[in-house]
Order: sequence, then structure tokens, then C-alpha cells
Amino acid sequence: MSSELDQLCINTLRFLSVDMVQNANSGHPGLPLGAAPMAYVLWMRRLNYNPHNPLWFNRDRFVLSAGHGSALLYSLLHLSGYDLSLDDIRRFRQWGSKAPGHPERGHTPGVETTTGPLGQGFGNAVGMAIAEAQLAARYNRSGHALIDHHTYALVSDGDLMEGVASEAASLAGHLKLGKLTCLYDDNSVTLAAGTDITFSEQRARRFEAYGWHTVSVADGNDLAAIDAALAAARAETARPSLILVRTHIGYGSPEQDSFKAHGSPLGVDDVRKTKQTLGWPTEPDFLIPGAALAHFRAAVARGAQAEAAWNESLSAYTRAFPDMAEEFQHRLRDELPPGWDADIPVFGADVKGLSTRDASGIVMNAIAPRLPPLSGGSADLDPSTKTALKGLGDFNPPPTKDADEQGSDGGGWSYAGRNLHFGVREHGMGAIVNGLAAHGGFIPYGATFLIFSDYMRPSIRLAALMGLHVVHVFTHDSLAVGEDGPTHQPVEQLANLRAIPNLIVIRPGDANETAVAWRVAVETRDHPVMLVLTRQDLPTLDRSRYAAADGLRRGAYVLIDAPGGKPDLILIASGSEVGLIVAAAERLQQQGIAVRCVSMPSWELFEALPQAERDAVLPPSVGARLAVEMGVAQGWDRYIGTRGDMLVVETFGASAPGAVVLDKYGFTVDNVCMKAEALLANFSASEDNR
Ligand SMILES: Cc1ncc(C[n+]2csc(CCOP(=O)(O)OP(=O)(O)O)c2C)c(N)n1
Repeated sequence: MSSELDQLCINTLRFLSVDMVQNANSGHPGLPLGAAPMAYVLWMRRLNYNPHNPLWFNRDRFVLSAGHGSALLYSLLHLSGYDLSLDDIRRFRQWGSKAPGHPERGHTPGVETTTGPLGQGFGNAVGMAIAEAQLAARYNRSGHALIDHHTYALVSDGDLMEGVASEAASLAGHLKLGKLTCLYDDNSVTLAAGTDITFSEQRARRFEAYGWHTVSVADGNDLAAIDAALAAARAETARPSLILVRTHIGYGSPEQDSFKAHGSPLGVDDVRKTKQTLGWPTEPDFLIPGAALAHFRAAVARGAQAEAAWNESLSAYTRAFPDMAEEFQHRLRDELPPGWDADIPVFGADVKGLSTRDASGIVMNAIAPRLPPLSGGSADLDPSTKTALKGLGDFNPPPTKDADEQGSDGGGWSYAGRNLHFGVREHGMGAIVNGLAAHGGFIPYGATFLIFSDYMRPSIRLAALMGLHVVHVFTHDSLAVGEDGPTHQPVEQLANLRAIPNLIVIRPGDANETAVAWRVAVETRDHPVMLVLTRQDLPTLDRSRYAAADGLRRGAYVLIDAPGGKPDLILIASGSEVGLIVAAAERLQQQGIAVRCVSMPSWELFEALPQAERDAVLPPSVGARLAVEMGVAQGWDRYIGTRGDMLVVETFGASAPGAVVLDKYGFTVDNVCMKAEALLANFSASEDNR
């Protein structure tokens, strides 16, 4: 079954990768040498893609979860005709090259997702398969299989060891994602050792226990066996497939089967020896035999044909189902449907008010019916995070469960369900929503308590790095959680999230700010958005007395101003502390103090404003500034300046009723007023404030 041409092509992949790494004097030659045959069979015989349109919507998705094997992916992309030049490949890992150290989405055409942190790509692939299944269930009609593609991932020992992949695999098995196939580069070697010292479980049996279909390929160079395994995976529609392919890291090199072949260039001598062993000319470097190139490049015509055929199906679909087609087109183009926000409510002023998590739930349910891309769920916390989309279905495999099954959000159990039930798997959820966003056609969201954002930080960071449009709803955002105590009371999490570049963190101060926060979350492109919300009720501010909640769009805005816009003192707060500074400001004003109250729900939105607009909110001339937030001080110095003060939390919290904890930690109107007065007194004693 393996022709000379096949061998030539596989060795082309191998040595393009090896030369890339050697030339850069940096990178990982071991994986490409061992895994080239399986990658070749998949890309040349099974994978459906169009090199000249990497974003063709119905393409199969390919994720190199073992991102350190990037040289193999770049070889595949270049040879099959993507816009990745040999020059880029020659400049692998160099400044400005389209072939960076690890695959980066948005940087290299054909790279579906950024990988490198092991396990994440696996989770992304599960998200992509969920995306495909939901889109197919919503749009496909008898005789019109508009959405019909597969998700493939190449995964390594490290991927399978990481917890995030275990979470995602467990859910994928439960969800019976039959169009997901993982090729496991089972080479028994990791970065620092053989797997015999760390990883001795029966992988096939483990995945079978998750509900996966498994196939073993005893020899990673046996193309027929690999192809048969891929065919078996394709035929298995009710379970995801894991193909365990026994390979040899650094195949053909003097360091074959050693961890030394994993992550360092082979060295000039060993490159030569490896080429000799595998019958490859030692000169020139970056050799691409014409016959191999022609064979790979046939992918271009195949891909163009596949896309053209799909475009015809789309036309037929559009004629038959114009309304659904229009809806689909919006998703294809990443456009918001007109009128998506028509039902967002305005919340009336209310002293008792409601929690921002409740306000968020109301807003989500108001927008979801008009916004089909919005789909997501929580890590087993719907009743607390208020993120269920009522009546819009529960994503679960057929056969459908009873409609009244515990935990149902209503609307039926099927792949059309827009409520994703992640189970208690925060990290898996983070990676999976990234996969949905990377797939396209979705505004995916996840939800949990703010404290547990820690469990999914690596995925959040990658969402930010990729500029993925995902939304996370993090509730129970402060000490006010109360009785559950310090394990559940976030203290440093806001600072932690704010530290991530390209991420937008929004902590709205009342129900109407929450509504605007959701508008921002939906309208934003190229950034993940984190909504940080309260469990406890907050007063809904009377916007006829205070500035409009739309000010949230600017990150910080003047809610209450001093007479003539000339404050002696500025109080700044986010989220639940806004109500506190409003109450304090009113009391201070009665005492004749010229105070300005600034609601500051988002540092990142504020930082995006021109300096002059920021200065208009926080005039440099006013040094008496008091920031109030139930989180660590870190970062607030930027806004209070050298002479301001803060009321923050620099220790862990404590278990007691929320009101008691807030009182003990000084989050009371009395204490805010006292600190403000002390600050002002300091100023009048020493110098002019303005
Ligand atoms: C989360 C994470 N931890 C650690 C690393 C560093 N690292 C890169 S590859 C690797 C292990 C390599 O073993 P394997 O996954 O089997 O790949 P192979 O050696 O077969 O290429 C490690 C620990 C990483 N990339 N991601």
C-alpha cells in the first residue's frame, strides 16, 4: 500500500522539518520524524480543506495539540499550498516569520488554534466538534447537509497527561462526538524521560472508559493501517475516536527513541546520519523533490473543488430555506443579526435592587432568542451563575432525554441545544469555549464563580493571545460571598485577570451597567470579555439623578460630580463598591465636600481612551483620590496617583455572613467617609489639592 511516492512525500515532510529546526538551531525534530506518516495519510487522503481559502467554513479542522511539533505543521502547510513560503520556513522561529516557534492562530494561514501549552489543543478540538454538531443540528435539513465536517487533532503523551485534556475527553465521550478523531503519537517518550517512569496507565482502556472508540496501530510507518484506522474512525459516528499510533520519536536519527530527540536540533552530523539512514540526499537543505511537491499540491485543486461543491449546496440551501440561510450567513460573516439587542431591558431605579448575576441572566435571556451564535453554559453552576438560556435546549446527544430531566433548561435535549452543560470541569470549559470561538459561527460563553477562574486561567490566557471572542461570566465576585469563606472569596482574581494582555474585564456596578456590559461583550471583536458579577443584590441606581449607564463603554465615567465639575475629592469604585461610594458621596456632599464619584467597571476599556478623555474623568490636578474595591491593591496605584488612598483587601477573606465580613473588612459607608475625610484633611493640612 505504501508507494515510493508516499515514502518520498513522508521523507520530504520529515526533512523539511528537521532542516527547519537545524537552521533555526531551535525547535523539536523528534515529533515530525515519528509522526510524519500519520500526518501525511490524514492530510493527503482524508482531510477536507482548501489551501487557497484557509477559512472555508465547511473545512475539516486540524489541531496540532502537540504544538511543539510546529515544524511538521509548517511543512504540511507549505507543501499543500497554503500561503506559507519556503522563505518563512527557512526563517522558522525568527523575527517576523510566519513560522513562529509554536503554531499561532491568526499568524499563519491554516493554523486553526494556538497550541504549545499541552492539553489545550485537545480541549479546543472538542469545542470545535461541539460547534460542528450544534450548527449541523440547527441548519441541516433532509437532503441538505450544509454543515458536515470532521475535527482531527494530533495529540502527544504530554497532551494526554494534562488534566485539561482529561476533562475535555470525558465530556466528549459523554457527548458522543462521533466526528472528533484524535491521532495519538504514542512514542513512549516525553521531554525529560521515557513515559515508563510517569505514564503507565492503559490509555486505550482509559479512553474506552470515557466512552471513546479506540483503534491501535502497531507500526506508525504502516500507512495502510493508519488509513484503515482513519476509515474506522470515520465509520464510527456515535463515539469520538482515539487512534493510538505506535511511533518512534526521532525516527531514523541516532537518538531515536530517546528524549534527547524531543526538543533540540539534531546537530549537523546527526542530521546527515539521519538523512543517510532514511535514504535522503544529504544536500541540499530544504530539499523538496518535484514529484513530492506535485503530489502535495494536488490538494489545491481538490480543495477548490470541495469548496465549489459546498458553495453549490449553500446556494441550494438558500433557495430552499432563505430565512435560515440568512441567519447562517450572519454567522458565517461574524455579523450581529439586525435588532439583536431590541429586547434588552432598562432596569428601573430600585434601592433594594438586584444582583448583577441576576441582571445578567435577564439580559442574556433577552438577547439569546435573537442571537443564535450565543451558546454556552457553566461548570455545573447554572442555578448560581444565572447563565441558563431558558427554553433554548440542552446540548446532549440523541436519543433525547426526558424533557423534565434534572438540570434541563427547557427546549429539549439534542445537539441543537444551546445550553452546554460542562459539568464540574472549569479548565475543560475554558479550552472548549476557545474551540467554539476558533471554529467560527459562535459567541461562546462559559460561567463559574470568579474564584474558580483560577482553574481555567491557561485557557483564558490563550483566548486573549488568540484574540478569541469568548465571554466568561464570573459570579460571586467578592468577600460578600460570606459564609462559604476564604476558599470561595476572590481577592486577587481581578488583578490576576487584569494582568492578562488583550483581555477585557468588566465589573458592572448595577443592573443597567450589566446590560451595557453585555452589549460590549457581544459587540467586541478580537478580545475575550470577562464579566465579573455579584451574588448579592445591589441598588439599581436612579439614572435620572446620575449619569447614564452607557458610560460603562468608556471603562470609567463620572457618575456624580462636584458642583461646577470642580472636585476636591474623587471616589473611585467598581462593581458592588459603586453603591458604597455613591452613598458615601451623598453624605460627604451634605457636609459641603466637593466630591466626584467615578464608576470604573473596566480598566481596559478606560485605558483605550485618549489621554484627554481619561484626564477628564480623573483630572491630574486632583490628588485626593480614594479607590474602593474588594480585591488586592495591585494596580490601583495607577489611578489614585502618589497621593491617593485605597480601601482594598490585602489578606484572604473569612467565613461569616456577608454583611459581617464586609463590616469587619471596612466596606461600610462610615469607613469610606472616614477614609475620605482623613485623605482630604491631609491635603488641606499640607498643600492645595488642585
Ligand atoms: C502545559 C505544558 N507543560 C509543559 C510543557 C513543556 N513541554 C513541551 S513538550 C513536553 C513533553 C513532550 O512529550 P510529548 O508530549 O510526549 O511529546 P514528544 O516528546 O513525543 O514530542 C513538555 C513537558 C508544555 N509545552 N506545556
